[in-house]
Order: sequence, then structure tokens, then C-alpha cells
Amino acid sequence: MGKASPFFLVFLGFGFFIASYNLITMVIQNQNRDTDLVTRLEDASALSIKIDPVVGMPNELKRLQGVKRLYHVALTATDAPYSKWQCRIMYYWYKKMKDAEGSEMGGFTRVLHSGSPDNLMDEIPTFVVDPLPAGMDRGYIVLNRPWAFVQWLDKANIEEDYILMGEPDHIFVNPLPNLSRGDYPAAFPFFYIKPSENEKIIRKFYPEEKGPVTNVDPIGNSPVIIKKSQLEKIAPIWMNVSLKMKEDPDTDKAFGWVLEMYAYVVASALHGVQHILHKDFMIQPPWDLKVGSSFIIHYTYGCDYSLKGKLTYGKIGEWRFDKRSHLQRPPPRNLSLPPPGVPESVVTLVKMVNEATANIPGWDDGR
Ligand SMILES: *[C@@H]1O[C@H](CO)[C@@H](O)[C@H](O)[C@H]1NC(C)=O
Ligand SMILES: *[C@@H]1O[C@H](CO)[C@@H](O)[C@H](O)[C@H]1NC(C)=O
Ligand SMILES: CC(=O)N[C@H]1CO[C@H](CO)[C@@H](O)[C@@H]1O
Repeated sequence: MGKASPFFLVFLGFGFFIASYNLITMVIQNQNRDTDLVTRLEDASALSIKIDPVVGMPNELKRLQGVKRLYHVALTATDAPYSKWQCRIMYYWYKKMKDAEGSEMGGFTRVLHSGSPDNLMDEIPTFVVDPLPAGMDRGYIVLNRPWAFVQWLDKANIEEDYILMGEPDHIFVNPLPNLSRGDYPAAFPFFYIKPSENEKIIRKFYPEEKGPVTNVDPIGNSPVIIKKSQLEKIAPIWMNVSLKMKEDPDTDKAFGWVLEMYAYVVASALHGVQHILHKDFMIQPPWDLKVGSSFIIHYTYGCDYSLKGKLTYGKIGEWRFDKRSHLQRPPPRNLSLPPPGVPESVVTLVKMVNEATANIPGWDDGR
């Protein structure tokens, strides 16, 4: 790219400033209806921000300057076969997307919280950390996640200034830019995380003097792209809050398997951090039908269909892909593709799983 005139750069910089200013004002107050941009952003519903108009300019600026804001991809994992095969597929797609146009991916780490190395150390960059002391997770293994992040952030040498907290059942389907803006991390809004409807419980951990319950975002800790410096402060509180929530019977009962997601949002709110919500961050088949411009496929739900392509959710389908069918060993290579009529998101998912397993050496050798 040739030299841009200084005027153009200043113009772009100013535009970026205005755009960021509007966005930030909107996130904080959610009430400024002056401009087209803000209205459009708000149309995307309360805090669920569609930031396409904003993305345009920083990307332009970035291209002109050739600056990439790299983020480190981190996921927490165990040495169980179920965790391992998912990590291998995730890492395969990370490698494929990393250098694609538009990606701002930096390094990758599997934070292994089983306490000792396993047989994937040579295949996937891995950092071994300790599990919680026996019994502390009260049977809820996910509580190891915050503790794993605390140890990794404390001990590892991480080059990038940003972290993407991912999970083994994430597949990168498009090159993922750094979606955060300044001190606003980027996150995915989960419809089932509803802090406002759980005010009584949230208030046990997020007292009134800290601010309104609406400061607690309807998200989880993954996927999130956040400044490393912010996560370093939030992670220890996240860990403490999740342990306290687990110890409190009412909270444990109310939040169940999503407790550690609530712990993260309470911890970030306690720290004064709010997230930009990106609906496009990921899709979750079978509920989302198209990949479109999303970045991650999250295959946490079972995909069950009749041979006529009808969704039979909750009932084992004549055709199915469900990660839970493969608890003890990896899925075989070359899974059968779904019957005609099944949504594109599910077809893409199975094709991507097949591509990864076909190309990962020794897939079938029982790791
Ligand atoms: C977490 O809890 C422990 C034990 O109660 C305490 O010593 C520690 O200071 C707490 N850390 C943070 C960041 O709140
Ligand atoms: C995958 O399975 C299909 C049948 O389901 C078969 O036709 C095809 O040859 C297989 N491909 C590979 C690479 O094994
Ligand atoms: C592509 C992109 O927009 N990257 C962003 C990553 O994070 C920094 C810090 O906020 C932003 O300034 C970049 O624009």
C-alpha cells in the first residue's frame, strides 16, 4: 500500500475517535440517541451490540499501519480422552486460521489442569498447572478453570497483550480479529445468563454500593477477548467468587452448571469491567442455522435429525452428531454427513471435524 496523505490519516484517526467515543458512551450510558450509529447499535437490542460500522474504520487504520493487536488463544483442558480429541480439532483449526487475512491470532496454549503432562505435549503447545486441592471443586470440575487461568497468567511468559479464553469444543470457522476495544473486552451474549432475573443471588456477591445489577453482563467467560492486564486482576476474584458461590447452597442450586460463568461476570463487574457483546462471535448448532460471518462454531448441543432432515432435539436421531457420544474415545474419521435438509451450520461442523481428523497424524491410534 502506497503512502497515505497525513490528512487522510488524521481524518481516519478522527473518525475512529468519534466512532469509539460513541460506542463507549453507548456502552456506559446506553441512552444517547443522537446519531445514526448509536441508534443502529441500540437497535441490535439493549447491550447486544452489532459493531460492524465501528469495525470498518479501525480495520482501515490497521491496514494502513500494518499493526496487528494479537491475542493469545488459551483454553483449559484435562487429560481425559474426551477433552483431548476436542483440543486436537480446535488446535488444527487454529493453525489453519491463524495466518488467514483478518486474523489477529497470536500464540496458542492448552492450559492443562490435570497436574502432569500427557501425551499431547508434542502436538499442542501446553502449559501444565495444578488442579484444585482434592474435594474443593465439590464435584464441579469446571471450578478448575479460574484456578488454571490464575496459575497460567502468574507463571507463563505470554507475549501478547490480549487473551482469548476459548474452550475445547470451539472450532474457528472464520479468521477472528481482536474484537475488543480499548478497555472493553469482547464477549458472546448467552440467552440463559440473566443477572437481572437473579438479582437476589447476585447481590450476595455484588453488593449494592458497587452499582446496578445491569453492570453484570449476560455472558460467560468464553469466548472472551480481554486485555491480559485486566484478566490478571479479574482471574483471582473470579476464582474466589466461584468457590464462594459453590459453597452457598442457594447459589449453587440457582446457577447449577453455569455457576462459573456467573462467577466470571460478577468478578469482572466487581472490577468495573464491562464487555462489548458480539452476537456474531459464535454460533451454536443446531439452534443457529448458518455460519454467516460468525467466527466460532460451538458444538456443545447434540445435533439429532431424522433421515428427512428434521430436527429431533432431545430424541436420538437417525442421524446424529453429539460430542457426548464420544466420551471414552475420539470419534472415528470420516463421519457420515447429515442427510439433505439439515442446516448449513451442522453440515459445516461435521465437514470441519472430518477435515481435522483426516489430517491429524495418528488420529486413530488411541490417544
Ligand atoms: C481469595 O480468597 C482467599 C481466601 O479467602 C484470600 O486470601 C485472597 O486474598 C482472596 N483473593 C482475592 C483476589 O480476593
Ligand atoms: C468417507 O465415507 C464415505 C461414505 O460415507 C466414502 O464414500 C468415502 O470414500 C470416505 N472417504 C474417505 C477418505 O475415507
Ligand atoms: C481488529 C481490531 O479492531 N482490533 C482491536 C484490538 O484491540 C485494540 C485495543 O482496544 C483495538 O484498538 C483494536 O482496534
